[in-house]
Amino acid sequence: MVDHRLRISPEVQAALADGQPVIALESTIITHGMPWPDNLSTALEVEDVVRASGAVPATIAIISGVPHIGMQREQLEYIARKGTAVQKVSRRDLPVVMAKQLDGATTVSATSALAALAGIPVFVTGGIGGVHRGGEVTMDISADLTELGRTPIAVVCAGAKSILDIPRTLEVLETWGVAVASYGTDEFPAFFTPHSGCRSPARVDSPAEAAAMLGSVQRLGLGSGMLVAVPIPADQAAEGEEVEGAIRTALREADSKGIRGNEVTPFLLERVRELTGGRSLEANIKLVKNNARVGSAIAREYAAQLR
Ligand code: PSU
Ligand code: MN
Repeated sequence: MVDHRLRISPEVQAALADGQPVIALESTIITHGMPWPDNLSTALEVEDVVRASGAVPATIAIISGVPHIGMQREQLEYIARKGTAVQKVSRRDLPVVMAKQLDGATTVSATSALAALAGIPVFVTGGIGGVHRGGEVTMDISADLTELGRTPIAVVCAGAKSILDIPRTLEVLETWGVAVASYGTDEFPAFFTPHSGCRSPARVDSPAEAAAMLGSVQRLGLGSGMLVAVPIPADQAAEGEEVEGAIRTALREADSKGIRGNEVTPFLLERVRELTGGRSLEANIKLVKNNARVGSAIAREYAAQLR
């Protein structure tokens, strides 16, 4: 039984018991997605945005083998400082870090699994993992995709970065039965840009519409989840386009250096940040906050539906 080992913070516990909206947040974005000290300030600011939007933040990470749902400031600072020295934890790694009593930063897959166990139906992040380019040969397909296929949760993100093969990512999401809706657009967004060239499988135009979809996901009891893809705000998208060149360079470097496995995504994120002189980081921070606002509105609507 994993359940009794979850440490749910008093604030999150009270909100869940009272039917208040709660937003799950991941921790790999803190340790492997952004450098110190921007990672800590962003984590705290995103929690503030969630609170200002009328929901309770529940950042999820593993401290000394114990999954924490809702973290204290000191705990956030601890993992943010440790950065990539904290183990990146996808579903596969959960039993390992728990049994060995290690610290772990949860990816979208592990965060979704833990959030669902805690009874949190909405999760906000920046971007999800997907099928890597060349994935048809390497079979490097993020556990985020299969997790969404078997966990009844709504993940709110800005789509998938073009470090990935976006058409194949959408194919795998379909295979796993994941409902994918883009927010206010017919095109699936590609993180730094609203444009992936891929038509979105579905579209929602309001938090209420997304919440209705989440209601169907939960009531049907299929056990699978959904993805709400929110395009990057227009005033950020221009600098988003210049990131594409950096992505191409980073992909070539990853290939020639033979970077493999769960090191691929952190390597690409870090190189793109360096190559854009930090501009990708700035866009990244703004887009996560925007997702936090949209996700909180969806969680509020969903909580209201249940009342
Ligand atoms: N994409 C981003 N930022 C991130 C990640 C992905 O734009 O921080 C992180 C998330 O934690 C995601 C993980 O779940 O990387 C996916 O890693 P992999 O490709 O190894 O499955
Ligand atoms: Mn991978």
